[in-house]
Amino acid sequence: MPATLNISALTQRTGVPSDTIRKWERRYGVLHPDRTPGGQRRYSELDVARVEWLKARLREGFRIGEAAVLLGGGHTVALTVDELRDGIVAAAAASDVEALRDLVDQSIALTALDESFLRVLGPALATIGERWAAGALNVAQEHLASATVRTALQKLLSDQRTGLRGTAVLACVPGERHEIGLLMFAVLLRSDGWQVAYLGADTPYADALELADRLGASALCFSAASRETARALDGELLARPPPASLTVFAGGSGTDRTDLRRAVAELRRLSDVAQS
Ligand code: B12
Repeated sequence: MPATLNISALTQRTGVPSDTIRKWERRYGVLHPDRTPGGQRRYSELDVARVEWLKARLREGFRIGEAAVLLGGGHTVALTVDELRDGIVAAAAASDVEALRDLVDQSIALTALDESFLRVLGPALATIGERWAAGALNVAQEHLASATVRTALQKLLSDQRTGLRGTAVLACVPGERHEIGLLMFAVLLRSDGWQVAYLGADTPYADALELADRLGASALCFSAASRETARALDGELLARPPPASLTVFAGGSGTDRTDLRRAVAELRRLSDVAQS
């Protein structure tokens, strides 16, 4: 992007006084203007978008230092949920590690968790999967995007500790490696007051059942991304039925249960009944 705006033009476009712009630049490194041969600053449209983005965060109550960290140093600025989603897909296509991380973090920090999962991260991954299947993205780009999302979700999961509603054990059915939907479910359950034991990919049913028993869990939830892996669980459940004290179900695109919010509400009702 050509840098043609001087500092007063940037002030005029954004309404932010030039002293403030210089301070943000110096202290937080949020703008990197070009210099004319005479040493005068020249800003680009990207700088305008970055200042607008920072202003929006300050209106939401962020401090400038926090907002600057969240903005990161990428070459794109996403102002809406749609721009965040498209930005993540574009960053994967450009193999832009830093932009991917910044946009995923921004999506989680700036929107409600379920909104971020259902309107940004999930749809972005689905589009990335379609582009991979069509040969437009390679495996490394798809892995980069899914690993970035997975890392951000795992961080969220390790942040909160509660257990008011009881313990839920979460695992992928045997053979299943798609775990991001389950991680989202884990984060939402945690923020709804559950203690979550997250086991992740490809877990034998009998082992998950044994752990649930040991932890005194009241729910054991599996994820299955395909009909085949979901069917394997049905067989196991028939062969080894869970105790009546344990609610067991499977969700994910290989099953009829894909709605995360509804499943959280379902478990909440169960715990309310158990505690009443
Ligand atoms: C990332 C990814 C991977 C990663 C997974 C990394 C990880 N650690 O999770 C890796 C690289 C391992 C992978 C492997 C494979 N993948 Co893949 N993968 C994807 C991709 C791009 C994104 C999946 C994802 O995370 N989506 C986002 C989440 C949020 O969506 P979701 O899983 O549908 O979950 C939602 C709901 O179902 C629900 N949910 C999920 N689990 C649960 C559980 C409960 C209890 C509840 C209530 C709800 C719930 O919550 C979510 C919110 O909406 C998809 C593309 C796509 N369309 O999804 C392909 C995709 C799923 N993969 C596909 C394929 C073919 C494969 C492989 C067979 C490829 C191969 N040849 O090796 C292997 C299979 C591995 C295995 N044994 O499981 C196909 C599946 C085709 C089909 N219909 O079966 C897809 C659709 C790509 C495509 N367009 O072809 N993959």
